[in-house]
Order: sequence, then structure tokens, then C-alpha cells
Amino acid sequence: MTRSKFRRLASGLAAVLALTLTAAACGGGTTRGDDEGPGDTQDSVGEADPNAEIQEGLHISFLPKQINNPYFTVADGGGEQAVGELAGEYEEVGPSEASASSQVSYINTLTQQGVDAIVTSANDPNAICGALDQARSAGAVVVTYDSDTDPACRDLFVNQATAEGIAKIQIELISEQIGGSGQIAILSATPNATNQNAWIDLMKQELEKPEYADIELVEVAYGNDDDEDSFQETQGLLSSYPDLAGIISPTTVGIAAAARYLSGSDSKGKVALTGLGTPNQMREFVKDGTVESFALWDPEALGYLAAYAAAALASGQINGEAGQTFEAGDLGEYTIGDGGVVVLGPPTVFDRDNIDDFDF
Ligand code: RAM
Repeated sequence: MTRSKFRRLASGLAAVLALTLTAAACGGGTTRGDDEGPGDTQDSVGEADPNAEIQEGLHISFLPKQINNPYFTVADGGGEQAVGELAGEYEEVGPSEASASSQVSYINTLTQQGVDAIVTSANDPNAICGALDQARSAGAVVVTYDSDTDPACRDLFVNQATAEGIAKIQIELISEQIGGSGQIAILSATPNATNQNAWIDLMKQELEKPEYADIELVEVAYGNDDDEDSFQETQGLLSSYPDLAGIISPTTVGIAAAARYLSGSDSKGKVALTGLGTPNQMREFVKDGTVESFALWDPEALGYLAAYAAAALASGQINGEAGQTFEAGDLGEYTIGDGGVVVLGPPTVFDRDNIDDFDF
């Protein structure tokens, strides 16, 4: 066992003991309050030493929301590249469905294997917390990327862009595309996804601005990050709202399925569609006039950054406190912000003019 792993294990056990004592003092039952934030990260990874070397041979496991989603294939490919650069051991495991508790058994197996780091995109903010707590008590560090857990359950969240920025750009795009007025709907992924729900709340807030007074959000539908469900939900939205002017789908699975439906329907070019998609999945629909523009970040860079963050945590170089910095290979230096969050960068908008410059 490496020294830092031993230190983490010891402090993990101390954290478990402290939690038990606190629970006993409170008369049992622990709850995760808002005040249990990144302060906990110190408990799970110990003191940070900015001069600590990144250890070789770290076992870093990626656990995406689902494995058969091209977005995560690209993101985790970035993770694999980074782990290779760091001379670590990479693996990707995960469910084929993005349901709330589908990740629990994978976390339990990783804990039994004694991995150094789990990098995960959560299908639900709380459903995997118990399993992650056990993994951390056993000495693993936990980095969330793409979709966070309750902050108390992880050491660091690598966010693709600020949630406000992601919400704002999608409302701006749909407004431009429908001429600033009309009914819109949101086609989301799974109902519990932390990232989707944060973006939806912020999009609703954004719509309250005076410049969007003529836009009415009529429904939020869920396609469960499943191609067929998303296709059918699109069809349902169009038949329920004959005057629908546009759809925002903040999921790569949803927007691709909605585009496929629209491109073969009478609504092509009449009902606008935007949201978050990969250029490779959306290219044909931009070229055939179904979609004018949409947004995303570079998923490969997201996975790459998450792997570097995991290695810095597992090596004791950082512990998740705001203000700490770490090197992320080709991406350069990153600083941890409030709440134990590292932000990759702003999203990019793709349209007919630039889509061929991107290959992911
Ligand atoms: C889907 C997933 C993922 C989200 C992207 C935009 O692949 O829901 O969590 O970030 O879309």
C-alpha cells in the first residue's frame, strides 16, 4: 500500500468514526445537509502537499452514466489518454442504462478491487452516495465529472462549464431560432440526473428575463438518455402541442433522436431544435437543415481533466479545497473553485459554418 493510500485509509476510518459519534450524539440517523460540503473532502483525503509527486501505477476507474453513449465514449477516451500519460492503470466500467441506482454494484466491485480513484458521472445525486462512502472509507478518492453527486459524497467535481453558462446559451439559441416568441419544450435525459435538473432550473430562471417574455415553456419531457424513448417523446411533444415553435434537448442522446424524428417529419425546418449534442452525431442534421445550431464542450478534454484531477487527489497533491491548483497535462494548470468544483471552460456553439472543424 502506498503511503498516501495508507494516510487516506486511516483518515477515512477516522471520518467514519467521527460520523458514527456525531450520529450517536444526534440520536442516530445521519442526513446530508447543505453544510456537509467540500469540508468533508479533507477528512477523506487528508492534508494536501502541493509538492507531492504524482504516483505511478495509480488504478483510475471511469464509471460513466452509461457505457453505450457516444458522449461518454469520447469523454472516457480522454480519461484513458491522461491515465496513460500518468503511467497509471485505466479501466471503464458501467451500466448500459442510465437509471438511478444502476451504478451502485459497479462501485462496490471497484471498492473490493481497492482502486485508487473512481471517476463517475452520477445518474442521481444521492443513490450512489452510500456506495461511494464505502469506497472512500476503503481509501479511494472520488471525482465526479459531467453530473455531480451530493458534494458530501465526492472529493471533487469536474464541471464541463458553469451550469449558468450552459443554461444561458441554450435559451439564447432557441430564442434566436424561433424569432423570440412561441411555445417551447425541453426534452431531457433521466428525471434524476443532477446535471440535467440544474440546467433545467436555470433555463427556467433565464426565461423569466424580460427579453424572453414571449417564450412559453409548455413541457419538460424525459427520454431517459435512451434513443427510442427520446424519439417517441419528440413525436409526443409535436402531437400534444401543434403550435410548438421549438425544442431544447440538453442531452446528446435526446437531441440526436429528436433531430432524427424531425428530419423525417413535416416539422423539419419549421420546429426549431437546439440543445447539447456531439458534432459527429448532429452533422447530418445541420447539413440537411433540421438543426441550425447547438452547443457542447469538448468531452475528451472533460475526461482528460477529470483523470488528472483524480491522480492529483490520489497522490495527496490536492484535497479538494478551493484555491488549490494542479497540472492537467496538455490543458495546463487548473484551480479548484468553491464547493470543490473545477470548471473545464465555456461551451462551444456549432453550426453549418464550423461543424466540419470538429471530430467528436
Ligand atoms: C448526455 C448525458 C450527459 C450530458 C450530455 C450533454 O450524454 O445526459 O450527462 O452532459 O448528454
